[in-house]
Formats: sequence, structure tokens, C-alpha cells
Amino acid sequence: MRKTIPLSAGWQFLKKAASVQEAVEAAASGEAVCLPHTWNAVDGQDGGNDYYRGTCWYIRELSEEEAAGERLFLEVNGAAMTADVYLNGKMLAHHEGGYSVFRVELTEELAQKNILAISVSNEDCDTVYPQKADFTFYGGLYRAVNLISVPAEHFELLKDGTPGIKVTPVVDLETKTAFVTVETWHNAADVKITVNGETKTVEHHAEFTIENVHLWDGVDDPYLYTATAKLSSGDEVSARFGCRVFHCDPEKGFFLNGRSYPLRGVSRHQDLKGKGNALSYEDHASDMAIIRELGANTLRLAHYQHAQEFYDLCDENGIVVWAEIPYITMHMSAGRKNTLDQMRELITQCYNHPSIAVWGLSNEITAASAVNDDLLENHRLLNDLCHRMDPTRLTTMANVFMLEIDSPILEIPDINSYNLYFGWYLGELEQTDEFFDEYHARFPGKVIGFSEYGADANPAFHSSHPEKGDYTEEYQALYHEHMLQMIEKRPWLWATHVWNLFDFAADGRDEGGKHGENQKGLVTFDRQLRKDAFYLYKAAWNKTSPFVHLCGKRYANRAEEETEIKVYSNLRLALHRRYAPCKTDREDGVSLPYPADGRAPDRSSCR
Ligand code: GCB
Repeated sequence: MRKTIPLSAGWQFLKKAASVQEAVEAAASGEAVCLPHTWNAVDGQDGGNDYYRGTCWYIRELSEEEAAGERLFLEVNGAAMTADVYLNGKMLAHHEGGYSVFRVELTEELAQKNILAISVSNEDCDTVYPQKADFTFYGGLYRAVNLISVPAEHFELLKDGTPGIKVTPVVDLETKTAFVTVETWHNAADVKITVNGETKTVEHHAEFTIENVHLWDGVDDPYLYTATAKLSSGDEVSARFGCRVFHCDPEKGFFLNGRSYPLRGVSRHQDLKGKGNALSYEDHASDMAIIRELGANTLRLAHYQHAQEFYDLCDENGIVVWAEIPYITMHMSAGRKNTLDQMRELITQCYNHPSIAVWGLSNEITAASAVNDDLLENHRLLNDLCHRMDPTRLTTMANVFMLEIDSPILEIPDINSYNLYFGWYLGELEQTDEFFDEYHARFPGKVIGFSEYGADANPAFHSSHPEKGDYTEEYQALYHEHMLQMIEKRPWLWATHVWNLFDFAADGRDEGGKHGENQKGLVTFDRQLRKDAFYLYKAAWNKTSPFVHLCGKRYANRAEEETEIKVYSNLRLALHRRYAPCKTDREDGVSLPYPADGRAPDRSSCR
């Protein structure tokens, strides 16, 4: 039988670089911490770009009961950014990349008394991504660490953090049939694989046919099947999977299960005010609840591999996902291996998630680097790796606005996307429309999307005359009103992702009345406040929960005689008019919300 023991409590934390011997000796003087943990929860969020980037130690003794089992593995779900694992003073593993799962076998080194010591570093270097980007590179063991004990005959645990089982459903929509291939990796003679009530005993892989298949059909019906694989030793693994087909059309956008399904949503970073990236399952689940409230049907999980439990939530909620590695902003000539390693791990670990539709090769990689041979070659290798490992999904890239639309790099991925900030960092809102129209006219056969757009807003900042760069909630709302219309007129945009659903930590920032935060979120960093623009998208996307939102309720001190009351609603009628403070001529003193000039409400601007 397989047993998984979470190692959350009982760690001693040392915030210093040291040899393993020194660290173990000093452990008692360290700080007692529980996982998940980051050492940058405070200094990574308070501005100044001065958060601790260095090496720290996590030390813990394993109890006799924990160290039992025929074969014992340590599973680390996220160690940012690099980690060395030691058992009883001996180094057993080194891992580079802060966002993927890795495992280490401990069995051979187990003794009477077992001291586990993990050094983790988020120090800057030129080989591991990310190094330059607009978010805090939190350090720590910020996801779960588990012990997994398995019998001698067991499923593979080591190779690239594999789940040991890979499920590939191919769907024929006409006959409503799914052909499901299940591959497994193990050291036993055979394996029993079960899908949809049917069991086959095979060496490693089996094929199944599901008639009258229940599709994984996006937010409306994200149906999941389960494949289970069992060895005679009792070791067992399983994977949920979804049967769906999708494709992109340069003229018509994204299709799910044969019907047009425009992907309209937001991006998400994995951090929270006061907690950094050390999130609990409840934190992930409450983020997902906000995404469902908004009515988004797609998420770009930027800018790195997110937690397995979050991809699970996307599977369960029918959210179509763009998954990516942190190959971002600046190409490093010594970083090629790391991009390939992180992509291999991402695909190995996330392959079974039906929510994932595309693999993102890089983000704004030409922002601080030239399009040279080395960068192109790196992208070709990544693209080929994705196709080799996963012929069922598309590759994509998020390109920076100044990248020429005929750049050779755009030839590499299957489909493309641009991050554009016209109307915020530069230019006018309408330049976004012009940009996409020009692209579409010049390359009518190419699929293009809008991978990032947004404007910062501090919900304490207000104006009756909002302007680009003023950080007001009102400008953010105007910005998004424009973008929403721009998008609605261009159904060929295969996916659009607001940057960002939540404000997030970027310790290098100091602007808009806040230190260390990017405030392009539709929701604040602590998730406590939905900015007005949130309701604009909710009105457009949420078809199930009727609501009316009056904008500007935080704009308390208004100087003008007439004030603007803007309403966002997903009900059929919403008014947008200027009203004067009401004077009443009714006997009962009730004020009626009529316009200042006494005319009947103008319904021409109804959405
Ligand atoms: C971008 C980046 C993203 C930043 C964003 C911004 O293009 O991809 O990481 O946070 O712009 O807000 O400037």
C-alpha cells in the first residue's frame, strides 16, 4: 500500500547560508515553522526591491513511524528557486526551478535517527528562470512536502516528478466516442488499469473505448473520468481526465467540442497579501470561487507552473488554462537547459489535466533581449519538446508590444498572443484596436490572442475626470470598458486575459500610493475588495447570478454639482446617466432618481 504523510509541522528554519553540518548543529536555535512557508511574506511585499534573496535551511527530524515503509520517497511540491536535499548529512538531490514537483528516494540512507535538511535558495543567478520580471521571487518551501512510502514494486516517482500514469483521450465528436490510452511507469511485471468500469491487465499501457462519452465541456459541464492503475503489490495511482477536443480558427477563434467558445478571462499569480506564495488549499479554492463569480472561462496561470491543486480546481470548474514556464523578460544564454527542464517537468506533471489547452513557451522574452539565434534556437527546442511530449495541445507565446509582428520568433509557436498596454503605459486605448486589426489584415491565416492588458487602480484614488496614469478606480473602469468592447468586436481573438485578476507583489514597484504592489488587479491583493472594473466583466461574463453594481461608491468626497452614477449589471437594463443630488417635490419626501434636467432617463446607453 502507498502511504503519504504530509510533513507540515516540526521544521526548524535558519535564515542563513551554512554547510549542512553547521545548519544541523544550529537547528535548535532556528525558528520553528510549519509548511507551506516563505521567508519573503513581509519583505517581498513592502517595496524597495530589497527582499532577502539568499539561502535558507529547513531542518526536521523524521520520527520512526514516518521513516518506516519498504521504499521511502520525499516529495517537494515547490522549493523556490533551487534546493539541495540532505538526509543525515548526505546530499541526495539538487533541484533547479521553484515551481515544479520533485521527489527524492531516501530509503538507502535511512538510519536509526533521521535528520532531513533542505537548503533552499532564491539568490540571483544566470542559469535558473525567472531572474528579471515584475513579481516577487519568493523563497521557501512554499508548497506541501510529503513522505511517500511504497512497496518494492511501485509506480515511478522520480522521473521529472511524474505521477506515474498518463492518460490521453481522443474524442470523435460524430460518434460520441472517446479512445483513451493509459500509459503507466512501474517496476512490476504487469498492472491492472481501470477506466469507466472496465479493467485490463497489461504490461504498461492499455486502450479503452468510451461510447456515448460525457464530454468535459467547459464551465457548463466539466465532467471528469478517473483512470486507476494498480500493481499486485498494492501500489496504486490514479488520474482524473476529461474528454474534450479543441481547436483555434484564425477567423473564428477558439472552439471547444466543435462549438465556438471564445476564451475570455484573466491571469492569476499565486500570492496573497501577508502570506506570500505559501497558500493553503482554502486560499486556492477561494480564488477559484472569485473566478467563477466573475464568470471567466479561461485563466492564464502566469508566469510559472502553479500548484497541482489549482490545476485540479480548474479541471473541476471547467476553466480552460494557459500553462507556462518562467522563461520571461530576459533571455539568458546559460539558461537554456533550465527552460527545457522546467518545460519537461510542467508537461510531465500537468499532462493529465483536461483544463490545460496550451503550453506557453515564454513571456515578453524580447523585452530585454534581442531576437538572436540563441533565443530563436531556445524557442525552437522548447516548441519541439512540447510537441514531442504532447501532440494533443498547442504551443503559444505572450509577446511584448514592441516585437515586430513579422518577427521570425512568431513563426515558432502554433498560435500567438500579444501583451498590449496602450492606454496605460503608452499611447491611446484605440491603438490596441489598430494593432490587432493590422495584424489580422496582414496575417489573416494566423491565430492571434490578447494575453495581457490592464491598468493599475488603487481603490482609494478617485476622479471625476479620470486620465491615463492616475491610478483611479474610475480610469481602470474606463480602460476596461474600452477593451471589453474592442474584444467583443473581434471574435477572432482566440483568448483574452485581463492582467490581472488580483493585485500581486512586485517588490520593485512603488507607485499609485502603494509600495511593492502591482495594482492592475480587478480585486485587491487581500481579496477583500472588488474594484468597479470587476463588475464590468462580471456583467459581461456571468450569465447565472443576476446583479446590479453601482460604481464609485468609494468616491465619497465629490466636488461637482452633478455626479455620474454608473451601473454595471448583467440584467438587460442598466442606466448610465448624470444625476444631480435629488430635490424632491413629493409629499412623502422620497427622492426619485431623475436626471438633473428633469427629463426621463435616457436609455440609449443601455448595455
Ligand atoms: C507585462 C508582464 C507582467 C507585468 C505586466 C505589468 O507585460 O508580462 O509580468 O506584471 O506587464 O503590469 O506591467
